[in-house]
Amino acid sequence: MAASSSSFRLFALILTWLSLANLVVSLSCFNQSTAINGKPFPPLIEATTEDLAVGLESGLFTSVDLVKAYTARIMEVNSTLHMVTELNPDALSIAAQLDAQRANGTVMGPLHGIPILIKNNIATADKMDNTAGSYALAGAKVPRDSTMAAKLRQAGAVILGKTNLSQWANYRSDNTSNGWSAIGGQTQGAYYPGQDPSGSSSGSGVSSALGLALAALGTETDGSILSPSDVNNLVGIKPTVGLTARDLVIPISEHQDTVGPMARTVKDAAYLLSAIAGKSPYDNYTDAIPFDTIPDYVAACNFSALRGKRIGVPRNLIDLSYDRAAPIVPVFNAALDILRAAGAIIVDNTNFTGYEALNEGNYSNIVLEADFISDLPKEYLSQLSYNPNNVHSLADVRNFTHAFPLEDWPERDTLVWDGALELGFGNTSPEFWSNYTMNTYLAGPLGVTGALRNYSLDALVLPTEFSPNFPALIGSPVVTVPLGAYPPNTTVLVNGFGTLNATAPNIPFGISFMGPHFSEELLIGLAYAFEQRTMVRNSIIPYIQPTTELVDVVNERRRSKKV
Ligand SMILES: *[C@@H]1O[C@H](CO)[C@@H](O)[C@H](O)[C@H]1NC(C)=O
Ligand SMILES: *[C@@H]1O[C@H](CO)[C@@H](O)[C@H](O)[C@H]1NC(C)=O
Ligand SMILES: *[C@@H]1O[C@H](CO)[C@@H](O)[C@H](O)[C@H]1NC(C)=O
Ligand SMILES: *[C@@H]1O[C@H](CO)[C@@H](O)[C@H](O)[C@H]1NC(C)=O
Ligand SMILES: *[C@@H]1O[C@H](CO)[C@@H](O)[C@H](O)[C@H]1NC(C)=O
Ligand SMILES: *[C@@H]1O[C@H](CO)[C@@H](O)[C@H](O)[C@H]1NC(C)=O
Ligand SMILES: *[C@@H]1O[C@H](CO)[C@@H](O)[C@H](O)[C@H]1NC(C)=O
Ligand SMILES: *[C@@H]1O[C@H](CO)[C@@H](O)[C@H](O)[C@H]1NC(C)=O
Ligand SMILES: *[C@@H]1O[C@H](CO)[C@@H](O)[C@H](O)[C@H]1NC(C)=O
Ligand SMILES: *[C@@H]1O[C@H](CO)[C@@H](O)[C@H](O)[C@H]1NC(C)=O
Ligand SMILES: *[C@@H]1O[C@H](CO)[C@@H](O)[C@H](O)[C@H]1NC(C)=O
Ligand SMILES: CC(=O)N[C@H]1CO[C@H](CO)[C@@H](O)[C@@H]1O
Repeated sequence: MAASSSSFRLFALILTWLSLANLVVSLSCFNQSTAINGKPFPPLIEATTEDLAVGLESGLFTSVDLVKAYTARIMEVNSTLHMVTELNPDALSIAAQLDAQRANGTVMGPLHGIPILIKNNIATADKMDNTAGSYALAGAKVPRDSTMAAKLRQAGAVILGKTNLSQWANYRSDNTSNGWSAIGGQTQGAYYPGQDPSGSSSGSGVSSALGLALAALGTETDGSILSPSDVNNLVGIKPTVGLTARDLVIPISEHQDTVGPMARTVKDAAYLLSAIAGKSPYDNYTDAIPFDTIPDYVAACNFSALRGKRIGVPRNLIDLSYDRAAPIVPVFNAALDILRAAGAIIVDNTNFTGYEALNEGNYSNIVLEADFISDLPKEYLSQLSYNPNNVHSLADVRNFTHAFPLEDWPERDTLVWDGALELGFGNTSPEFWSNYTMNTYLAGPLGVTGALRNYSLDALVLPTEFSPNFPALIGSPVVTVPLGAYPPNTTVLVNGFGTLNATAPNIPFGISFMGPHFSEELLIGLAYAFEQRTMVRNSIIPYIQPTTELVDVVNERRRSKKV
């Protein structure tokens, strides 16, 4: 509490500074058609936490205006992109209450009154469903908010709705498409028609990219925050497993699951991480947090953060035979020069020696299968206060899926579950532990932690295309930042399922910063210093965008008041 009040004072100072700065730069900053009486409104596709906080504090717009504007934007593009499955029917009344509190002098923090979307596997004890996109969980109820939802509310955020995802966070079938769920339909990306949005936090990625909320929460087991952030032109923070609590988040693996922000800027992601990080009595992995006070992730956004840092490149993970790699590698190599110019010492070829053994072994699959068999019933299904389809185990969920036509089986199979059920053991058996030990040895001492130590590095960088797997297996953090986009002459290639454009011109890609467990403060600094020198995001333009802006909502309110 002490820490949040001191960081709030800092925030208030920043606000004062921003208000002054705004007066000076407003004329050049925003399109004048988006102003009322000369006061500029931030365009919602680029509005930051600080822009919105300034506007709310000055009375230029309200939280109710923000909810209305974002809702209208969602409705404009949802029938094409299917990125939001459900809006919070209470969002307007929650926003009105937060506006009243602000008018009364109570501001809970920098996110007070600001709409955030969350992935449809993070439970809220309200009118919204939490289904992982499956009809097996439609109508199911939880006894309380997940820690993630509770922390967002404590920070004053408005939970605006739930985002579509690859069903079951992409843990059902290898023969399906990213961003598809039975309940949410097929999410598509906004940077090319029919774009594969990647996954599994597909809807969170597309929504955040288009300014359909300030930002969104995603979840990751192996790539599910990083990869959709990569192709949707976003900053994604995949926190250390245990920094953010996972209770009442539909699990895959207690050893790998984590919840993190997907935002348009590093600083917005840092604001959101500050709101959700911390110990929870409901998730004992958070007991591993090594600090008494969570670091100030916003203050970590320092332009000079790269100076003097030793950064390694595990070059052997960049698989040049992979057709998607070719356009990325030269842009990545040029980024290394930007890091050098910012004062970093680049150490190339800090290879991960466990790479081949990890690829050849099946340890990673066995760990996930055994975790899922154990964790789905224990951490989620048994916690439900209402379970309308009586699903208590993976076998029940599988049977439901086979029997319910909208689940699109057998067109989309359940082979991932079939494998888990055939395994015959959960995550307390000796076979589990021997696989887990091999997995974490190859990805840790022969991977991330080994390279950091052997080459005396502060951090590692890779194209985000290749970054998720090693950190996923040991639960270490990664931050991705926009790096570039596929060039205009890119040949359009469809996804494995044959329904989406997986590679195409203008599809974005990112660069990842990786470090030791609980090094988010460091990684955020490095990512910010890179972002501020490059500002790549602004140069990549979606082919489809909603047009409703705050000014429209505020004008409408002023007109209706006059009547
Ligand atoms: C301002 O926005 C309007 C409406 O979107 C657009 O038609 C106009 O070209 C913009 N003007 C500038 C200077 O960007
Ligand atoms: C999004 O689109 C789908 C499919 O058209 C629709 O069923 C759903 O209700 C929409 N979501 C919202 C929040 O309107
Ligand atoms: C405003 O503050 C007063 C005094 O602290 C309190 O009694 C009242 O309930 C508050 N109203 C709102 C809408 O927060
Ligand atoms: C994929 O791109 C091709 C070529 O631009 C286009 O014709 C096709 O409609 C796109 N696919 C989808 C699903 O939109
Ligand atoms: C951690 O919590 C889980 C329930 O989520 C429980 O099964 C487990 O025993 C706990 N572990 C420790 C070390 O307390
Ligand atoms: C920013 O980073 C530089 C280089 O590490 C450091 O000297 C400076 O004190 C930092 N600034 C703040 C405000 O922390
Ligand atoms: C690291 O990997 C790269 C790419 O596979 C290779 O060219 C290089 O020789 C390797 N370096 C070391 C020191 O193993
Ligand atoms: C699943 O369905 C099969 C075949 O209909 C049946 O034999 C089995 O008992 C069912 N399992 C569960 C857990 O309901
Ligand atoms: C994957 O699904 C597609 C579409 O249903 C189907 O045509 C194809 O045969 C499937 N492939 C495999 C390997 O099952
Ligand atoms: C991994 O699990 C398999 C069972 O699928 C078992 O045979 C093997 O001994 C376990 N341990 C290792 C290190 O492979
Ligand atoms: C696209 O253009 C670049 C630069 O001109 C060239 O190196 C590359 O081979 C071209 N790619 C394709 C697929 O034509
Ligand atoms: C609840 C919901 O949004 N359902 C829709 C999801 O998307 C599919 C396919 O577009 C629609 O058929 C559903 O009605």
